[in-house]
Amino acid sequence: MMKVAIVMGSDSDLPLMKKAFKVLEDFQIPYDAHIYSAHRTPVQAIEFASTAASSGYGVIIAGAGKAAHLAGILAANTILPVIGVPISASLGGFDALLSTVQMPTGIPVATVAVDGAGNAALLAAQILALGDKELSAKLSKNRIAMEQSVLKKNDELEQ
Ligand code: RP5
Repeated sequence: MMKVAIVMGSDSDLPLMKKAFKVLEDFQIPYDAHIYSAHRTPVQAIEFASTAASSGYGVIIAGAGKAAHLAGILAANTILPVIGVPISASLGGFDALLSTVQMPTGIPVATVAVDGAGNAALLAAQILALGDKELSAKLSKNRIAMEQSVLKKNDELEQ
């Protein structure tokens, strides 16, 4: 199976990005994590993105806060799908949301909700599942479990 790369702009993003680690571990998807900043280590960020496909990655998740240019600079240097996680380091994350989502024509970043690291991992799993029937079955099973959990709560409330 192809790996997922989780890249974050600062070690201060790590507690939030660990939500993605957990989801990928639950689905037994191989991943590794890196700290590269679009501003503090731009050369290394670009080098990482440029070699990501040949290094065996299938999807990149990029989390950053404030002027969150990380997902964009990675997307500009690879044709792998890049999922951006805007992080609420300031202004409730609205700054990072706009910096991540408002990409120019031709260089898309699939942006999840502010602090949505768990959903970013689920989306990465869904992308990899396009070529992996076993993973696809696990995701379908997870959806059914979610449905059952909500219906159980509904039953309890209605009683
Ligand atoms: C961004 O600025 C990082 O992604 C982080 O969310 C935010 C603050 O970084 P630190 O000042 O905590 O390193 O580059």
